Amino acid sequence: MTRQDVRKSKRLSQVLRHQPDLIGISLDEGGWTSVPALLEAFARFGEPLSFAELEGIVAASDKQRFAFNADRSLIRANQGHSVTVDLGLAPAVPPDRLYHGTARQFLASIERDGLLKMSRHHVHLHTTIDVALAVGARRGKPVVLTVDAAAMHRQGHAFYVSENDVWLTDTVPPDYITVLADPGAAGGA
Ligand code: HQG
Repeated sequence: MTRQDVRKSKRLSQVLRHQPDLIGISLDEGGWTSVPALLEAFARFGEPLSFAELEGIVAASDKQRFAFNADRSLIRANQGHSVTVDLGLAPAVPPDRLYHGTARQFLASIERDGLLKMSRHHVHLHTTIDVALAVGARRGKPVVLTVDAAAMHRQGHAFYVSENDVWLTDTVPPDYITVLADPGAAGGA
């Protein structure tokens, strides 16, 4: 992606997850918005975006942040919303172990209170250590936490999986969390 595409992709995340009213669009309850209306809104707000560019951004997004419906008349973010949306995800059985990337400065609080969803709808968990490491590095010195998803699921915690393979749950109590000693050495398991 060019630098300009990255900027447009970030803008897209912002309006499809957090602030649709910033460019005067609205999301339906599933988080979908009309593609023509979205393109018009971008143009109106001085950031023209063509359909081809939008398709390129959706296809190139490293984490598949966005999805079109079948005829590409609608688009939504796959996860990460702070506005109220119901993604319609069905509960799913998680892998035995999932990973959460955070930063060292949050560790004491997480060990005390568990993982909380903060401003998002869910706690986000990943299937690989590598992805968790990258997520944690956004906020400081990264720390990877292993979550005993099998035990959580046995004990009745619901899990959902987004289209881009991010596992979502309400909260992870401290008992299910262990700090991964040396994530860099794990070989990207
Ligand atoms: C931390 C990005 C203190 C949590 C990423 C995280 C991901 C606590 C921060 C996706 C805490 C919230 C989500 C507690 C949790 N005390 N800190 N009790 N519980 N935290 O951004 O998981 O690029 O809402 O560890 O790649 O970092 O947007 O969540 O550091 O997939 O597509 O509070 O967002 O994807 O931060 O990131 P976030 P996240 P996109």
